[in-house]
Amino acid sequence: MMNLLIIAAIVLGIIALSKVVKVLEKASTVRGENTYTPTDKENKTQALLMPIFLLVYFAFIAWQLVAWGDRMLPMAASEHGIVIDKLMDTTWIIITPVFIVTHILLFYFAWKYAYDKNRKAQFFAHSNKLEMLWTAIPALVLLILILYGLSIWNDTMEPLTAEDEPVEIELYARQFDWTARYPGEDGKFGTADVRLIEGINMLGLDSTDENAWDDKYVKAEFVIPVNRPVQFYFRAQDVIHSAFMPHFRAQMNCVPGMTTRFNFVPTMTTAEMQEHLGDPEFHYQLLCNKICGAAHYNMGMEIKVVSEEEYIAWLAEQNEFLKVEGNTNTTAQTESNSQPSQGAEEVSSL
Ligand SMILES: [Cu+2]
Repeated sequence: MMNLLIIAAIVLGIIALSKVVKVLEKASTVRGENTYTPTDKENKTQALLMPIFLLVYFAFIAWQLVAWGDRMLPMAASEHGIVIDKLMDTTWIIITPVFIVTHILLFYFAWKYAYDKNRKAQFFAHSNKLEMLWTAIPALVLLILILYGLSIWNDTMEPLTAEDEPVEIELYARQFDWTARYPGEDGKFGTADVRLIEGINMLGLDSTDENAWDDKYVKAEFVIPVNRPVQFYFRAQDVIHSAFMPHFRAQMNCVPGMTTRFNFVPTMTTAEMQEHLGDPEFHYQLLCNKICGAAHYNMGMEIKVVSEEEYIAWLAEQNEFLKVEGNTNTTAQTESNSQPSQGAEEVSSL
Protein backbone atom coordinates (compact mmCIF):
# COMPACT_ATOMS: atom_id res chain seq x y z
CA MET A 1 0.00 0.00 0.00
CA MET A 2 2.82 2.37 1.00
CA ASN A 3 4.65 1.51 -2.24
CA LEU A 4 1.56 2.34 -4.28
CA LEU A 5 1.25 5.70 -2.54
CA ILE A 6 4.89 6.51 -3.27
CA ILE A 7 4.46 5.54 -6.93
CA ALA A 8 1.28 7.65 -7.12
CA ALA A 9 3.11 10.62 -5.56
CA ILE A 10 5.99 10.32 -8.06
CA VAL A 11 3.60 10.06 -11.04
CA LEU A 12 1.59 13.08 -9.87
CA GLY A 13 4.84 14.99 -9.30
CA ILE A 14 5.98 14.28 -12.87
CA ILE A 15 2.60 15.38 -14.24
CA ALA A 16 2.74 18.62 -12.23
CA LEU A 17 6.30 19.31 -13.42
CA SER A 18 5.38 18.73 -17.08
CA LYS A 19 2.49 21.18 -16.71
CA VAL A 20 4.85 23.83 -15.33
CA VAL A 21 7.26 23.27 -18.23
CA LYS A 22 4.38 23.60 -20.68
CA VAL A 23 3.27 26.89 -19.18
CA LEU A 24 6.82 28.25 -19.39
CA GLU A 25 7.06 27.12 -23.04
CA LYS A 26 3.76 28.79 -23.91
CA ALA A 27 4.89 31.98 -22.21
CA SER A 28 8.15 32.09 -24.21
CA THR A 29 6.25 31.37 -27.46
CA VAL A 30 3.99 34.31 -26.74
CA ARG A 31 7.04 36.47 -26.15
CA GLY A 32 8.46 35.26 -29.50
CA GLU A 33 11.50 33.62 -27.88
CA ASN A 34 10.69 30.00 -28.82
CA THR A 35 12.58 29.32 -32.03
CA TYR A 36 13.81 25.89 -30.99
CA THR A 37 13.48 22.93 -33.40
CA PRO A 38 14.59 19.44 -32.37
CA THR A 39 17.67 17.93 -34.00
CA ASP A 40 17.59 14.65 -35.98
CA LYS A 41 19.20 12.87 -33.09
CA GLU A 42 16.56 14.11 -30.66
CA ASN A 43 13.82 12.99 -33.04
CA LYS A 44 15.38 9.53 -33.30
CA THR A 45 15.63 9.22 -29.51
CA GLN A 46 12.01 10.24 -29.07
CA ALA A 47 10.95 7.73 -31.75
CA LEU A 48 12.90 4.94 -30.08
CA LEU A 49 11.16 5.66 -26.76
CA MET A 50 7.88 4.55 -28.36
CA PRO A 51 8.64 0.80 -28.79
CA ILE A 52 10.54 0.84 -25.48
CA PHE A 53 7.44 2.19 -23.73
CA LEU A 54 5.34 -0.54 -25.38
CA LEU A 55 7.69 -3.29 -24.17
CA VAL A 56 7.71 -1.92 -20.60
CA TYR A 57 3.93 -1.59 -20.73
CA PHE A 58 3.40 -5.19 -21.89
CA ALA A 59 5.92 -6.46 -19.33
CA PHE A 60 4.01 -4.60 -16.59
CA ILE A 61 0.72 -6.21 -17.68
CA ALA A 62 2.34 -9.66 -17.75
CA TRP A 63 3.79 -9.08 -14.27
CA GLN A 64 0.38 -8.03 -12.94
CA LEU A 65 -1.18 -11.21 -14.34
CA VAL A 66 1.46 -13.37 -12.67
CA ALA A 67 1.55 -11.47 -9.36
CA TRP A 68 -2.15 -10.75 -8.92
CA GLY A 69 -3.81 -13.33 -11.17
CA ASP A 70 -5.07 -15.27 -8.18
CA ARG A 71 -7.00 -12.21 -6.97
CA MET A 72 -9.46 -12.62 -9.81
CA LEU A 73 -12.85 -14.20 -9.10
CA PRO A 74 -12.72 -17.53 -7.24
CA MET A 75 -14.02 -20.74 -8.77
CA ALA A 76 -17.74 -20.59 -9.60
CA ALA A 77 -20.05 -22.70 -7.43
CA SER A 78 -23.46 -21.96 -8.96
CA GLU A 79 -25.15 -23.05 -12.19
CA HIS A 80 -25.28 -19.62 -13.77
CA GLY A 81 -21.79 -18.82 -12.40
CA ILE A 82 -20.25 -21.36 -14.78
CA VAL A 83 -22.15 -19.82 -17.72
CA ILE A 84 -21.15 -16.28 -16.75
CA ASP A 85 -17.49 -17.32 -16.51
CA LYS A 86 -17.74 -18.71 -20.04
CA LEU A 87 -19.09 -15.36 -21.26
CA MET A 88 -16.21 -13.61 -19.50
CA ASP A 89 -13.63 -15.99 -21.04
CA THR A 90 -15.14 -15.55 -24.51
CA THR A 91 -14.95 -11.77 -24.15
CA TRP A 92 -11.29 -11.98 -23.08
CA ILE A 93 -10.42 -14.31 -25.97
CA ILE A 94 -11.92 -11.86 -28.46
CA ILE A 95 -10.56 -8.59 -27.07
CA THR A 96 -7.07 -9.64 -25.97
CA PRO A 97 -5.62 -10.22 -29.49
CA VAL A 98 -7.23 -6.95 -30.68
CA PHE A 99 -5.68 -5.12 -27.73
CA ILE A 100 -2.22 -6.56 -28.44
CA VAL A 101 -2.29 -6.02 -32.23
CA THR A 102 -3.64 -2.44 -32.10
CA HIS A 103 -1.09 -1.43 -29.49
CA ILE A 104 1.79 -2.92 -31.42
CA LEU A 105 0.63 -1.08 -34.56
CA LEU A 106 0.13 2.18 -32.69
CA PHE A 107 3.64 2.28 -31.26
CA TYR A 108 5.27 0.76 -34.35
CA PHE A 109 3.88 3.52 -36.55
CA ALA A 110 4.89 6.19 -34.06
CA TRP A 111 8.45 4.86 -34.24
CA LYS A 112 8.57 4.17 -38.00
CA TYR A 113 7.10 7.48 -39.11
CA ALA A 114 9.03 9.78 -36.82
CA TYR A 115 9.91 13.06 -38.51
CA ASP A 116 12.33 12.71 -41.37
CA LYS A 117 13.11 15.80 -43.40
CA ASN A 118 13.77 13.68 -46.52
CA ARG A 119 10.33 12.12 -46.45
CA LYS A 120 7.21 13.74 -47.73
CA ALA A 121 3.91 12.90 -46.08
CA GLN A 122 1.35 11.25 -48.32
CA PHE A 123 -1.94 13.07 -48.58
CA PHE A 124 -4.69 10.58 -47.78
CA ALA A 125 -7.89 12.08 -46.52
CA HIS A 126 -10.63 9.54 -46.82
CA SER A 127 -11.63 6.04 -47.88
CA ASN A 128 -15.22 4.88 -47.69
CA LYS A 129 -14.14 1.26 -47.98
CA LEU A 130 -11.83 1.53 -44.95
CA GLU A 131 -14.42 3.46 -42.93
CA MET A 132 -17.02 0.78 -43.64
CA LEU A 133 -14.62 -1.99 -42.73
CA TRP A 134 -13.49 -0.63 -39.38
CA THR A 135 -17.00 0.37 -38.39
CA ALA A 136 -18.81 -2.77 -39.50
CA ILE A 137 -16.43 -5.41 -38.10
CA PRO A 138 -16.22 -4.08 -34.50
CA ALA A 139 -19.97 -3.33 -34.56
CA LEU A 140 -20.71 -6.90 -35.61
CA VAL A 141 -18.40 -8.39 -32.96
CA LEU A 142 -19.87 -6.13 -30.25
CA LEU A 143 -23.39 -6.99 -31.38
CA ILE A 144 -22.65 -10.71 -31.03
CA LEU A 145 -21.08 -10.16 -27.58
CA ILE A 146 -24.01 -8.02 -26.41
CA LEU A 147 -26.63 -10.52 -27.63
CA TYR A 148 -24.70 -13.35 -26.00
CA GLY A 149 -24.47 -11.36 -22.74
CA LEU A 150 -28.14 -10.35 -22.82
CA SER A 151 -29.32 -13.93 -23.29
CA ILE A 152 -27.23 -15.02 -20.29
CA TRP A 153 -28.51 -12.06 -18.28
CA ASN A 154 -32.10 -13.06 -19.09
CA ASP A 155 -31.48 -16.67 -18.04
CA THR A 156 -29.73 -15.57 -14.84
CA MET A 157 -32.39 -13.07 -13.82
CA GLU A 158 -35.40 -15.22 -14.75
CA PRO A 159 -37.76 -15.31 -11.74
CA LEU A 160 -38.44 -18.68 -10.15
CA THR A 161 -41.93 -20.13 -9.97
CA ALA A 162 -43.54 -22.28 -7.27
CA GLU A 163 -42.78 -25.32 -9.47
CA ASP A 164 -39.07 -24.76 -8.92
CA GLU A 165 -39.67 -25.35 -5.19
CA PRO A 166 -37.10 -22.75 -4.23
CA VAL A 167 -35.65 -22.27 -0.78
CA GLU A 168 -36.61 -18.72 0.16
CA ILE A 169 -34.30 -16.52 2.19
CA GLU A 170 -34.44 -12.88 3.04
CA LEU A 171 -31.11 -11.13 3.54
CA TYR A 172 -31.45 -8.05 5.66
CA ALA A 173 -28.61 -5.54 5.57
CA ARG A 174 -27.84 -2.79 8.02
CA GLN A 175 -24.75 -0.96 9.23
CA PHE A 176 -22.82 -3.25 9.68
CA ASP A 177 -24.13 -6.77 9.61
CA TRP A 178 -26.43 -9.21 7.85
CA THR A 179 -29.41 -11.18 9.06
CA ALA A 180 -30.84 -14.11 7.10
CA ARG A 181 -34.53 -14.93 7.55
CA TYR A 182 -36.33 -18.13 6.59
CA PRO A 183 -40.13 -18.17 6.26
CA GLY A 184 -40.61 -21.15 8.61
CA GLU A 185 -42.98 -24.08 8.17
CA ASP A 186 -45.84 -22.08 6.62
CA GLY A 187 -43.51 -21.01 3.80
CA LYS A 188 -44.61 -17.40 4.21
CA PHE A 189 -42.57 -14.47 5.44
CA GLY A 190 -44.29 -12.39 8.07
CA THR A 191 -44.66 -8.69 7.36
CA ALA A 192 -42.05 -6.36 8.73
CA ASP A 193 -41.98 -2.65 9.31
CA VAL A 194 -39.04 -0.45 10.16
CA ARG A 195 -41.17 1.22 12.87
CA LEU A 196 -41.44 -2.08 14.73
CA ILE A 197 -37.69 -2.44 15.17
CA GLU A 198 -37.17 -2.59 18.88
CA GLY A 199 -34.75 -4.42 21.16
CA ILE A 200 -33.80 -7.72 19.62
CA ASN A 201 -36.57 -7.57 16.99
CA MET A 202 -34.02 -6.01 14.67
CA LEU A 203 -35.92 -6.96 11.53
CA GLY A 204 -39.05 -5.16 12.69
CA LEU A 205 -41.22 -8.28 12.32
CA ASP A 206 -44.89 -7.72 13.02
CA SER A 207 -45.74 -9.98 15.94
CA THR A 208 -49.47 -9.65 15.22
CA ASP A 209 -48.97 -11.27 11.81
CA GLU A 210 -49.32 -15.06 12.14
CA ASN A 211 -46.97 -15.59 9.19
CA ALA A 212 -44.17 -14.03 11.22
CA TRP A 213 -44.52 -16.32 14.22
CA ASP A 214 -42.59 -19.23 12.76
CA ASP A 215 -40.07 -17.12 10.79
CA LYS A 216 -36.49 -18.01 11.67
CA TYR A 217 -33.51 -15.74 11.53
CA VAL A 218 -29.79 -16.27 11.91
CA LYS A 219 -26.77 -14.00 12.06
CA ALA A 220 -23.41 -15.79 12.11
CA GLU A 221 -23.92 -17.96 9.04
CA PHE A 222 -26.80 -19.15 6.91
CA VAL A 223 -27.27 -22.54 5.33
CA ILE A 224 -28.53 -23.47 1.85
CA PRO A 225 -28.98 -26.88 0.23
CA VAL A 226 -26.90 -27.86 -2.80
CA ASN A 227 -28.47 -28.30 -6.27
CA ARG A 228 -31.69 -26.55 -5.34
CA PRO A 229 -32.82 -23.08 -6.44
CA VAL A 230 -32.47 -20.46 -3.73
CA GLN A 231 -34.62 -17.36 -4.01
CA PHE A 232 -33.13 -14.40 -2.20
CA TYR A 233 -34.98 -11.26 -1.19
CA PHE A 234 -32.87 -8.31 -0.12
CA ARG A 235 -33.81 -5.49 2.18
CA ALA A 236 -31.82 -2.78 3.94
CA GLN A 237 -32.46 -0.82 7.09
CA ASP A 238 -30.38 2.31 6.73
CA VAL A 239 -28.31 2.96 3.59
CA ILE A 240 -27.75 1.13 0.31
CA HIS A 241 -25.76 -2.06 0.79
CA SER A 242 -24.90 -4.66 -1.81
CA ALA A 243 -25.12 -8.39 -1.19
CA PHE A 244 -22.12 -9.96 -2.92
CA MET A 245 -21.61 -13.72 -2.99
CA PRO A 246 -18.55 -14.04 -5.23
CA HIS A 247 -18.46 -17.85 -5.54
CA PHE A 248 -22.06 -17.84 -6.72
CA ARG A 249 -21.53 -14.90 -9.10
CA ALA A 250 -24.34 -13.09 -7.35
CA GLN A 251 -24.59 -9.43 -6.47
CA MET A 252 -27.66 -7.35 -5.76
CA ASN A 253 -28.20 -3.94 -4.21
CA CYS A 254 -30.08 -3.85 -0.90
CA VAL A 255 -32.09 -0.64 -0.94
CA PRO A 256 -33.98 0.80 2.04
CA GLY A 257 -37.72 0.85 1.37
CA MET A 258 -37.81 -1.81 -1.31
CA THR A 259 -37.21 -5.51 -1.84
CA THR A 260 -34.79 -6.69 -4.52
CA ARG A 261 -34.33 -10.28 -5.66
CA PHE A 262 -31.83 -12.74 -7.03
CA ASN A 263 -31.82 -16.50 -7.34
CA PHE A 264 -29.21 -19.14 -8.02
CA VAL A 265 -28.58 -22.86 -7.75
CA PRO A 266 -25.46 -23.75 -5.73
CA THR A 267 -23.57 -26.64 -7.31
CA MET A 268 -20.87 -27.45 -4.73
CA THR A 269 -21.21 -28.01 -1.01
CA THR A 270 -18.83 -26.26 1.37
CA ALA A 271 -17.20 -29.64 2.09
CA GLU A 272 -16.68 -30.30 -1.63
CA MET A 273 -15.12 -26.86 -2.13
CA GLN A 274 -12.90 -27.36 0.93
CA GLU A 275 -11.69 -30.62 -0.55
CA HIS A 276 -11.24 -29.11 -4.01
CA LEU A 277 -9.16 -26.23 -2.62
CA GLY A 278 -7.35 -28.41 -0.09
CA ASP A 279 -8.36 -25.85 2.53
CA PRO A 280 -10.40 -27.18 5.48
CA GLU A 281 -10.87 -23.58 6.72
CA PHE A 282 -12.65 -22.43 3.57
CA HIS A 283 -16.15 -20.92 3.82
CA TYR A 284 -18.36 -19.28 1.23
CA GLN A 285 -18.87 -15.61 1.99
CA LEU A 286 -21.63 -13.05 1.77
CA LEU A 287 -19.97 -9.64 1.64
CA CYS A 288 -21.17 -6.08 1.42
CA ASN A 289 -19.94 -4.63 -1.87
CA LYS A 290 -21.17 -1.07 -1.46
CA ILE A 291 -19.11 1.28 0.67
CA CYS A 292 -21.74 1.85 3.34
CA GLY A 293 -19.83 3.39 6.22
CA ALA A 294 -16.87 3.09 8.55
CA ALA A 295 -17.16 -0.65 9.26
CA HIS A 296 -18.17 -1.63 5.72
CA TYR A 297 -15.05 -3.78 5.37
CA ASN A 298 -16.23 -5.91 8.26
CA MET A 299 -19.73 -6.56 6.95
CA GLY A 300 -19.77 -10.24 6.09
CA MET A 301 -21.56 -13.49 6.81
CA GLU A 302 -20.59 -17.08 6.17
CA ILE A 303 -22.65 -19.24 3.84
CA LYS A 304 -22.75 -22.98 4.31
CA VAL A 305 -23.82 -25.17 1.39
CA VAL A 306 -24.86 -28.65 2.53
CA SER A 307 -26.95 -31.61 1.37
CA GLU A 308 -30.74 -31.37 1.43
CA GLU A 309 -30.95 -33.62 4.55
CA GLU A 310 -28.37 -31.60 6.47
CA TYR A 311 -30.20 -28.42 5.50
CA ILE A 312 -33.54 -29.68 6.79
CA ALA A 313 -31.94 -30.85 10.03
CA TRP A 314 -30.18 -27.52 10.52
CA LEU A 315 -33.30 -25.48 9.83
CA ALA A 316 -35.32 -27.53 12.31
CA GLU A 317 -32.84 -26.57 15.03
CA GLN A 318 -33.21 -22.82 14.49
CA ASN A 319 -35.52 -20.92 16.77
CA GLU A 320 -38.75 -19.48 15.53
CA PHE A 321 -39.32 -15.75 15.90
CA LEU A 322 -41.67 -16.11 18.84
CA LYS A 323 -39.40 -18.55 20.62
CA VAL A 324 -36.56 -16.09 20.72
CA GLU A 325 -36.51 -14.61 24.17
CA GLY A 326 -37.58 -10.97 24.13
CA ASN A 327 -39.97 -11.06 21.17
CA THR A 328 -43.12 -10.57 23.21
CA ASN A 329 -46.56 -11.37 21.90
CA THR A 330 -49.97 -11.79 23.48
CA THR A 331 -51.37 -14.74 21.54
CA ALA A 332 -48.64 -17.22 20.84
CA GLN A 333 -46.27 -16.99 23.75
CA THR A 334 -47.19 -20.34 25.29
CA GLU A 335 -44.44 -22.38 23.63
CA SER A 336 -41.65 -19.99 24.50
CA ASN A 337 -40.45 -21.73 27.65
CA SER A 338 -38.05 -24.06 25.80
CA GLN A 339 -34.32 -23.74 26.41
CA PRO A 340 -32.80 -21.04 24.27
CA SER A 341 -30.66 -22.70 21.61
CA GLN A 342 -27.47 -21.44 20.07
CA GLY A 343 -29.38 -19.15 17.69
CA ALA A 344 -31.23 -17.47 20.52
CA GLU A 345 -28.04 -16.86 22.45
CA GLU A 346 -26.49 -15.16 19.47
CA VAL A 347 -29.51 -12.95 19.04
CA SER A 348 -29.98 -11.99 22.66
CA SER A 349 -26.30 -11.15 23.09
CA LEU A 350 -26.66 -8.30 20.61
CU1 LIG B 1 -22.90 -2.52 3.78
